[in-house]
Amino acid sequence: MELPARQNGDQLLKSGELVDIRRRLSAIAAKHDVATVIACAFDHRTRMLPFIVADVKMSPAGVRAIGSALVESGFEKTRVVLQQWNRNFRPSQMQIDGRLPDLFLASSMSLHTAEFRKMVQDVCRIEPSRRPLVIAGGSLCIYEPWEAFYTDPSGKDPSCIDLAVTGEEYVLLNLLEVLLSGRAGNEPLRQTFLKARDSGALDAIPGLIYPRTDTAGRVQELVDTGIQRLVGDLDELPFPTAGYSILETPSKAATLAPKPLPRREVRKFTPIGSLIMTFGCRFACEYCPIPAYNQRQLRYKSGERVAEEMHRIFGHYGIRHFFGTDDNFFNNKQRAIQVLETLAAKDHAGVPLHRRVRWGTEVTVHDTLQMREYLPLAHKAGVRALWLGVEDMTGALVRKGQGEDKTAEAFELLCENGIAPMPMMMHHDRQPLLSRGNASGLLNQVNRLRKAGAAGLQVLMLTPSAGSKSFESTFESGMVYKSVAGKEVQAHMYDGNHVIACNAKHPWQKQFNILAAYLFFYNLIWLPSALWKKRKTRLGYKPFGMQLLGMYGLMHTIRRTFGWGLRLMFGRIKRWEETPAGPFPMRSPQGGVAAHARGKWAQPPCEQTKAS
Ligand code: B12
Ligand code: SF4
Repeated sequence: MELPARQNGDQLLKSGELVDIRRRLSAIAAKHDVATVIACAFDHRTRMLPFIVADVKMSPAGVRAIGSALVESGFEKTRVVLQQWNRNFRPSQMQIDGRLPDLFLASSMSLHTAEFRKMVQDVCRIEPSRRPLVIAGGSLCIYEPWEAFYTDPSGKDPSCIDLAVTGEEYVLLNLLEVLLSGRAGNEPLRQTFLKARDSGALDAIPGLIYPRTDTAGRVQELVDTGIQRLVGDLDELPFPTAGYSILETPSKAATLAPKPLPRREVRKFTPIGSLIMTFGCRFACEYCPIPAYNQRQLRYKSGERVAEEMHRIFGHYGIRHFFGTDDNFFNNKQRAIQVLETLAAKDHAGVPLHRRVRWGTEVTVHDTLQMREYLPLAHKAGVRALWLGVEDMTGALVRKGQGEDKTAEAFELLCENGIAPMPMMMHHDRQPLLSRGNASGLLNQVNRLRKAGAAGLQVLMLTPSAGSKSFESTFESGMVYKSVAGKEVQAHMYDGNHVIACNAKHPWQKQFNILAAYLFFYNLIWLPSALWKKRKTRLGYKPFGMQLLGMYGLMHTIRRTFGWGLRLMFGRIKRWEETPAGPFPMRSPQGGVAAHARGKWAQPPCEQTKAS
């Protein structure tokens, strides 16, 4: 089931509101000495192809965005800790400015839930009267918020977050405005929160979920204040520069360093900077939750603003490589051209900006072909690589204007313009490894893409994605595995690298097909050929570099998934018969259906009692 949208005309915040709230909060912040630690959960078992470098060398935009929003609202005592770099971090031992923070914010994607829960268990070791207010956010909370409210599936350990944010930075700022306006003196912020929750003051802030607990602190039900309003004009977002200035220095310590990562070292640890440029996509692939999350809105930053962000981040931190966090950058041709034209015309200290910075982002084959005459402009604007959702070239899985010839044409055009095409493929039950007389086979397609100029490769198994149209039907059809050979399918395995949803007779073949595709693409045969290609194409050393990286990543992929392949081959597979919906009843503040609930909880509370 997809996330619902707010009513037509009410999906977006009032123009200027995200800027105004920061101004209002800055006035309040001066009276409250609030210290915050924001932690990003990361499960190191997910480190393999195709994300082996981007996962740790690109500090995630989400926690930096939240950090920037706090700093720009006057809360300067804020630190961002990445488990990617600080895997021993223990929130129970954190201190900022010599004291426990008032706020502990934890961000997680669904596949990092195990590490997220360990952090929550640890912060709950701090006795309740001293404990910071614990708030969770990120895509885990957006799509499956109930998962953030328990740390122990047996229910014995009641450790739990105080609140989940199911939206973006505005929701958090709105919450802080309400809390700080009602805070009595310097009382602990968690105390203020409990009072606000019990008085109903949080119910008018869309985008929150809070628990009702029993006297032992065990969650009884979750109250969902509804779907957030989105910021429409992304130029209103805080500048991302501040987020880089509050990053915790990478270390093996459980505690925090007295000072954040020095400015001169930022680039060493995060040589790639992720940058928000657009949000949303006009396609409607049934396995993708993105259009619904964005309430079918396309949201943009202006070219001027994107250029200014690159200029500042390069100027402050020396970061030269950027990755747009777009869902589909070329989706609105006019806006894309506007950004490209602006970037192509800008300079940094007298040198054209495109000579200083390079960037890449995600697009589709269809939209790339629509932009064919602007690809030279894209190159001039600094674009050097584009990740294209090819999925299955024949369109057997989804048709979004890719097709075999069209894909090859788009790839060739990109290469001619010095932009490396990076195909993102999706392997699925109906796709053979090899085919004769047609292009349906996975290796046939990889070979075609390689010949058309693909510099890198991404092959993921089609995996159910929470918040997508097909999510529930995939579970209900019995396709999704609960356990294989006695090993439970855990959150970190929903990564597209593990075959965990499959109706094929021999699912192990699918697991090994993925390895075969990577082996076919990244190997010692193509390595010298990639070097040779440097003379013939405008892609420089990129294909060669990608080969080296791919071979390194492949070793990790084999190490992490080969055993799973064997389990699939010899073990018994147990499957889900219904969609997991979490252990807690959910409702709206008025007692109606909760906007984020799933399965049996996605109905009015009176019906839920009958169902359970
Ligand atoms: C860039 C990106 C990546 C990069 C990440 C690199 C990096 N280190 O940053 C790469 C390419 C490596 C990547 C890999 C994967 N990704 Co990815 N990726 C994205 C993408 C396109 C942008 C993420 C981003 O930076 N967004 C911009 C920031 C600002 O948004 P945000 O993170 O959501 O944060 C906002 C809110 O969530 C909230 N927030 C976040 N944290 C917190 C915390 C608190 C306390 C609060 C209050 C609020 C809050 O405020 C933020 C500001 O608005 C998103 C889709 C999207 N458009 O968001 C998918 C997405 C995050 N990826 C996703 C997935 C599934 C994956 C993969 C598993 C691959 C796959 N099968 O698709 C791998 C996992 C790799 C790994 N080991 O972690 C899913 C996650 C779904 C889920 N339920 O968790 C997303 C949402 C796409 C989707 N809908 O399917 N990804
Ligand atoms: S084109 Fe990409 S972002 Fe758009 S709906 Fe399909 S999978 Fe999602």
